[in-house]
Amino acid sequence: MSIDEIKKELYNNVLSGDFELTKELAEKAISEGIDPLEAINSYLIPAIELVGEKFGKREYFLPDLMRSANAMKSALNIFENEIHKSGVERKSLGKIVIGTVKGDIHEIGKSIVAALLSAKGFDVTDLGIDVDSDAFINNIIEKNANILAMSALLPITMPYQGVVIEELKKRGLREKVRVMVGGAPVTQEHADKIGADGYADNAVDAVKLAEKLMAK
Ligand code: B12
Repeated sequence: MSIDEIKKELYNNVLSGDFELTKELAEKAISEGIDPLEAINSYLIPAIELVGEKFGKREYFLPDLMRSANAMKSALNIFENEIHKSGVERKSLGKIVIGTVKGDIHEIGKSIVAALLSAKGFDVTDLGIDVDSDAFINNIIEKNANILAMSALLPITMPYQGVVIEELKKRGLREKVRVMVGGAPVTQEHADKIGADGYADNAVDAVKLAEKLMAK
């Protein structure tokens, strides 16, 4: 299979939700030397976005969405490991606690952001999905984190990013930690409204933002 075919099939199999084949293709992509970040940005993300559109138009249903998400995750794990390898043994750029907020189980975008931050040299604690304010705050204290990064993919869970910021204020911790927010429905306007220190629209910009926040 040529490199172009591998790329095309990665896209097609996320779309059709074939877990095994997508995983095999990701392994092939690595052995053929395809850049993992390019594979994520140019093939996996466009495919899962099309899945989302089809779901929105009722051409796909929840089981299709789940199949495609699982297929994407199987490839993502392989690419993320590869990205981690490229970021070995460097001085830590700062400590980041990241998670998807309470009520929200979307993890793909948050995991890509976490992988890139860690590859760049940040010390990242990924709390996973459905994370409540106490869990965020306890980890910030425990790890002495410089940055809190919160992801939300649903308009109904976005306000919870603001809830966590309010809780940080109540506990006298707001000045100790910079807060960045993201996720498909999140905007700069929302970030300003809830008093976050920054917003980024994608994982590459999230890394730039984290570097900027550390320099402040
Ligand atoms: C995959 C998916 C799922 C999977 C998630 C699996 C998983 N393990 O993550 C499953 C099937 C579980 C799922 C469930 C649901 N989903 Co869903 N899902 C999606 C889908 C198709 C893709 C999301 C995704 O992974 N995108 C790819 C990643 C790479 O993009 P991203 O998350 O935006 O992340 C990027 C940036 O936003 C940014 N970023 C992300 N996080 C952060 C954090 C920081 C700090 C920064 C700086 C940047 C940043 O960087 C990332 C990389 O570039 C979207 C459609 C879409 N276009 O978003 C719908 C979508 C979000 N889901 C939707 C819905 C409705 C649901 C359900 C309510 C369905 C249901 N009826 O049960 C449930 C909600 C469950 C819950 N409580 O959370 C709707 C939401 C619409 C709305 N207005 O509410 C969408 C938009 C689909 C649609 N068109 O209707 N979903």
